[in-house]
Amino acid sequence: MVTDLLADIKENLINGDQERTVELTKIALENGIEPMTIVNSALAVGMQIVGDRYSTGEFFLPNLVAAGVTMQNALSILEPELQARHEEVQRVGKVVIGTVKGDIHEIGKSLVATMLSCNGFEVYDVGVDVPTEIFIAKVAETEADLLGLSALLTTTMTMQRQIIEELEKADLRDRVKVMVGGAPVSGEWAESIGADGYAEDAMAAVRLAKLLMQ
Ligand code: B12
Repeated sequence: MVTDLLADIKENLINGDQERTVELTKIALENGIEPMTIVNSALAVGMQIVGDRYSTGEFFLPNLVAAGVTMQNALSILEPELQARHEEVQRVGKVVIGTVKGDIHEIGKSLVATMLSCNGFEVYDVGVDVPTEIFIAKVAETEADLLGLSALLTTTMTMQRQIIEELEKADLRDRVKVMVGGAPVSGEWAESIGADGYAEDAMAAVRLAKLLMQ
């Protein structure tokens, strides 16, 4: 039953059927399935398949758009549930997070922001397609402990390096830990640009953020 429901959610997301995906997401919650299980075992898996089919030419841009909107709608149902599970948390640190300039991929960055917030971090989400100077200004203004940089394109991941260089020029690099993520990003890339860490998904991002706060 649980496996069937998760498989159904995944299939409907792949097909970009917003209404059915949202409906099934609600049913899954009513049946006691944990919101993070719905994300990890249905929605994220479906998105991966959509991306793969796009790479092979089986899917086109409208399929990416439909799947993206569908996932965001499903996440808007899950977010209050995620928050409700972490009501009484103490603030453990401040994080500025956003997607770098030239890149409008929002879903993964927002999921990481939500999970950090659920785990006690004070989160300043600066959005997508964010110019370097906005990241720098927000880190300075909020006196953030952590900066999270998301990049989903091989052409935009170099912005992560540029932002780290600009933090150095602004004398902020010693005051803030930088974590990077996004589909083309890896641990080796993080190390090569002088970031403090890389995480492959939202749960790993929370673990990394807690580690960097120590
Ligand atoms: C949905 C989607 C879109 C949607 C985005 C909708 C939205 N509102 O976000 C739309 C249709 C807009 C889109 C547009 C484009 N896309 Co697109 N897209 C995707 C797709 C299918 C899924 C991305 C996604 O949301 N995944 C689900 C989330 C949950 O996962 P995630 O983003 O990876 O995030 C997780 C981790 O990476 C990590 N993470 C993410 N950020 C951060 C940050 C930190 C700090 C940390 C620690 C961790 C972390 O945690 C997240 C949560 O678990 C991917 C395929 C893929 N496999 O990634 C292609 C993909 C990223 N897109 C691609 C391309 C080519 C494009 C376009 C150029 C297409 C075009 N011709 O116009 C444009 C670019 C527009 C732009 N300038 O940004 C390519 C990139 C290829 C490359 N190597 O550069 C991909 C890989 C598809 C493919 N296989 O070819 N896209």
